[in-house]
Amino acid sequence: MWTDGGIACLPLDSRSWTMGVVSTSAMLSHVLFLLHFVTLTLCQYDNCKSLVSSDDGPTWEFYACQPKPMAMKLFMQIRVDPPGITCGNPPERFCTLENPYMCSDECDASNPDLAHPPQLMQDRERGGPITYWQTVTWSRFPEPLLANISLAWNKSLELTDDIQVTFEYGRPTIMVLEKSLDKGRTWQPYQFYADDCMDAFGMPAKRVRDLSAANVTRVICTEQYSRWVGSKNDKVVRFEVTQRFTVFAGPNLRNMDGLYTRMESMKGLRDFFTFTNLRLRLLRPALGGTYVQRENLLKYFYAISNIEVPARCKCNLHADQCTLQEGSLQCDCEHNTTGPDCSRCQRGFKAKSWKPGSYLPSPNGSPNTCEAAGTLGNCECYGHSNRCSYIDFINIVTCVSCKHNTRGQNCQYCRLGYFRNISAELDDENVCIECNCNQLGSLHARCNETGFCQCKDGSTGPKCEDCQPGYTATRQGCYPNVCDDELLLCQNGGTCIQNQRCVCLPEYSGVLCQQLLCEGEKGCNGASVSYLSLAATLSCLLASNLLRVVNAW
Ligand SMILES: *[C@@H]1O[C@H](CO)[C@@H](O)[C@H](O)[C@H]1NC(C)=O
Ligand SMILES: *[C@@H]1O[C@H](CO)[C@@H](O)[C@H](O)[C@H]1NC(C)=O
Ligand SMILES: *[C@@H]1O[C@H](CO)[C@@H](O)[C@H](O)[C@H]1NC(C)=O
Ligand SMILES: *[C@@H]1O[C@H](CO)[C@@H](O)[C@H](O)[C@H]1NC(C)=O
Ligand SMILES: *[C@@H]1O[C@H](CO)[C@@H](O)[C@H](O)[C@H]1NC(C)=O
Ligand SMILES: *[C@@H]1O[C@H](CO)[C@@H](O)[C@H](O)[C@H]1NC(C)=O
Ligand SMILES: [Ca+2]
Repeated sequence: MWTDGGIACLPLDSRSWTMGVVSTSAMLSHVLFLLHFVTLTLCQYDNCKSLVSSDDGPTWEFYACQPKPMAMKLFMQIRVDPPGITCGNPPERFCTLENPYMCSDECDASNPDLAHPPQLMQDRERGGPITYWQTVTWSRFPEPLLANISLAWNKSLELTDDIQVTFEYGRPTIMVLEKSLDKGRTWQPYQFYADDCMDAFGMPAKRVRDLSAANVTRVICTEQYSRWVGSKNDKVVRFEVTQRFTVFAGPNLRNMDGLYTRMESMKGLRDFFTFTNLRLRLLRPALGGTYVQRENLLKYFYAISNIEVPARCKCNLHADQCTLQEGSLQCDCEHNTTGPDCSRCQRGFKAKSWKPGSYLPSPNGSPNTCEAAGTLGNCECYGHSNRCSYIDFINIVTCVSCKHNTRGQNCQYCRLGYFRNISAELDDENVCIECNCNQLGSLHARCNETGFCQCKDGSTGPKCEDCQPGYTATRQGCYPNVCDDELLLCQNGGTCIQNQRCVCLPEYSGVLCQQLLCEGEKGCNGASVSYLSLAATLSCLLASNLLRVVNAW
């Protein structure tokens, strides 16, 4: 769709940028605007490297780079829910809001001329008849007519222009656009659309043009695309990307450097335009500007002819091409990076830890290439350090400030208190796992290669978090039981408290209350408290078989 060199970056097929049916003049101005936009913005960062001459002959120079925008509708997987929402099975008659009494149109899934399957939202019409997906009619009113359209790419993408959804017979009065950044595991709202935002979502109505630099990534509800204007007058619902760009790039996106600078410095700005999946939740169809008319429900349904998603592959500024491989888009990574999004360094190029390329400094940015192990004085740090240092007196080069809990000359070992995850590569950020040894139960913070800690007497478990049988957990660790319910019973009516001491009846003493208070003897006489101090207990101790227990104290 795009060419390189000369008048670079002009779209050959400008139709991919225009959607729905627009008048010739509107289309022309749209195309002119886009050409302007395209020449200004899209030639930047479109090459990862070029051959330049130097004193030593031609050498490569490397730049931050990104793939060109594409019509991502051509690569998306569409799914519509609930099952049976697509019209035509069984065949059904319908009419339109503008022709409500001519209910002679028919949707029939078994007849190719009368079928309206989901793929008609992404086909190239090439000036032929408009083709569209259509739902069943709202014959179940007042049950809501709900439909979800999920769009999946299995690839991180970055929006470069407005998402445009074209509704053939009127735009929904309530809908939500949602996105996922993690291939559909979690979702977040992207924009709310309603003819009455307060009523539908409890949100004040906003317009993107009211947003400023401080709140451009705010999720808003807009009424701009949901009010009835006649189904022919305006068919498109937009998610405004260009207008958000102009907040930083100025009118007509004349100052793209302003935008790119913000992309680097403003937290969350790049992520705001990034997604792997989109979902349209259609919550109420077009009503023709009035209330639902129960006597004619055949004119209420959804019909979408096109979903335009202009975006580029997210390649972290490490690729200028993105191609279909085994059914999914993937970046053709340069700068010795790899992965679908070029988000890792290639094997053997991990002297420094991976970084995305940067738009700055203008105009070529910084490639932040991955360095071959060996280029920094033969020092491989497995991506855990960006710095090496030469230690003069022992004549070695060593990595400095190893991250990710690693240590060693090449950051090849785990720090004290961590152990190696054997299923992870040495360059994995999570290669070192915390030992997590129980402070009370273990001798030290170290653990063996499988994460087992070394336990003090009486403790057990992988992290020494439990007490062995015959021991009881106290605030100081595991202590041998003084008394229990089986072998070390408190005697003469004494009660065992937490296995650590017997509380004796007034006339008894001893560790197990085994001893009648020794009458007349000094030290025992006045002991009428429920238990005795350790010293008193010891002075009265006779039973030699209890010495074992006492020693343990
Ligand atoms: C649409 O998706 C949302 C979120 O998963 C779900 O709660 C809702 O039931 C779906 N609606 C339909 C009609 O399938
Ligand atoms: C964004 O900020 C501007 C002023 O900085 C304010 O007028 C506008 O209402 C805010 N928009 C939203 C959606 O909060
Ligand atoms: C990547 O590695 C190759 C050697 O395999 C080298 O020729 C090339 O210059 C490197 N590219 C970058 C951007 O460092
Ligand atoms: C998604 O892409 C990854 C590689 O990027 C691939 O391994 C995987 O099979 C793809 N999944 C689907 C469902 O296409
Ligand atoms: C060990 O590494 C593998 C591979 O990276 C990872 O899937 C696993 O979760 C890691 N295990 C732990 C306990 O972190
Ligand atoms: C680590 O310690 C546990 C428990 O003592 C033992 O079973 C295991 O074999 C040890 N693993 C290694 C690799 O030494
Ligand atoms: Ca179509």
